Amino acid sequence: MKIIAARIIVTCPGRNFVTLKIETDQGVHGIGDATLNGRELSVVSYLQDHVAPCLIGRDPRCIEDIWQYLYRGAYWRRGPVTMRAIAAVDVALWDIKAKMANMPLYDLLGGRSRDGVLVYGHANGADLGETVEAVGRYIDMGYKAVRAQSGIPGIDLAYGVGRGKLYYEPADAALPTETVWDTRKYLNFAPSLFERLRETYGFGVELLHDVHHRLTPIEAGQLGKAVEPHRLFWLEDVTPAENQEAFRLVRQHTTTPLAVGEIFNTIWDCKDLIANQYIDYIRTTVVGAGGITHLRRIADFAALHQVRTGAHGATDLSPVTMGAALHFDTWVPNFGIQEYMRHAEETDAVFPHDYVFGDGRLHVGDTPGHGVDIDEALAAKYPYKPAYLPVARLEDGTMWNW
Ligand code: KDG
Ligand code: MG
Repeated sequence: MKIIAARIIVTCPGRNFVTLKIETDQGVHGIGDATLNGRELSVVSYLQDHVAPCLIGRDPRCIEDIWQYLYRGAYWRRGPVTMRAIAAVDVALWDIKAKMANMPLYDLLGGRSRDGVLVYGHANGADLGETVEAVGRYIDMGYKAVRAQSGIPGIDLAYGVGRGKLYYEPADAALPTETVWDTRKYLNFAPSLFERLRETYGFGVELLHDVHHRLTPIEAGQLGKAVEPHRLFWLEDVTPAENQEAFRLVRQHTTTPLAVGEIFNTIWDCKDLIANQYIDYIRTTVVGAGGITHLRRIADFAALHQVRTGAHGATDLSPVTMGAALHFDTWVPNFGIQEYMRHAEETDAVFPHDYVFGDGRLHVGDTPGHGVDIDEALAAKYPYKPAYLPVARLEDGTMWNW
């Protein structure tokens, strides 16, 4: 069996996506997601110019060997561009293998460990009252877990606050939008949001919150301690994690569970966080960390330390990643939760898929493979549109972490 073509499809049905389609001499094809929000075309070039030519003629069944060939063989290891390109190849090859085996991917990985995948939705509002109402709407839709992000008094354009949609789409402009951040205003406000949410909805719903890398470790410790009475499912990305040791300080000060990892590329980004049990949930996902092949190594290592999965699932992860992630989540023994930001209708039309939402969970279908395809004719109607993530500065103009 041989790979005869590897094509890259760029489309913007509501937002940009980069998709790799691998075709074989046996008529079976597989698809993988390679979208890197705001830097899409660098992955297109990496795949088109440097990976696709090396795939032609290879046996698509040799997933492990191809993974090692692309990782070790490139000499330049790791990084978001390289690892997203490897992820796209890897997910497409797992799709092909599962189709050849006539099995849904979760079956090939080891079989079903659960009936459905617990997901959390994104509730947000311009102020505390709107956010509380938005959480109520998610509960009414059947969600058992909801992430709450709110506009903050005195801060324009707070992270995570959308414009009246079911989801927040941050890559919003042809050049990065400048936002202004103030830690004091945020810390003065954030605990009151969760106090009000618990007063309104009680403790029967899981509440999550994303700090989006804005705090220092000691500030993160203060926030974690302040929200302890409200028993959050997790606080996410409380501080940047390039220095994994930074989380030791956070951990020493709070029992609020911690999640991190949506921007990690490999196990090396989280090895110490996991081994020292500084975190409770690891958020790497198939597209971010080299596909199924590498993510399962991270998950297995995490399981040894009682760290559970909580994969990133924002709208910039295409339905292809969502499909693959849900198969992974259906199998992985140390599953925690899956983020689920609904895609726009145009996106769902370009990527037909068989996963469905019901009773707070996503359920994969039994279609062989990962259950997601691409309608190329429809995709061609949505040309690429440059779109950047915002940046953040402090009030005095200092660049900060967005
Ligand atoms: O591309 C960046 C988004 O995926 C990110 O800002 C969303 O933090 C995010 C989340 O938790 O979904
Ligand atoms: Mg996040």
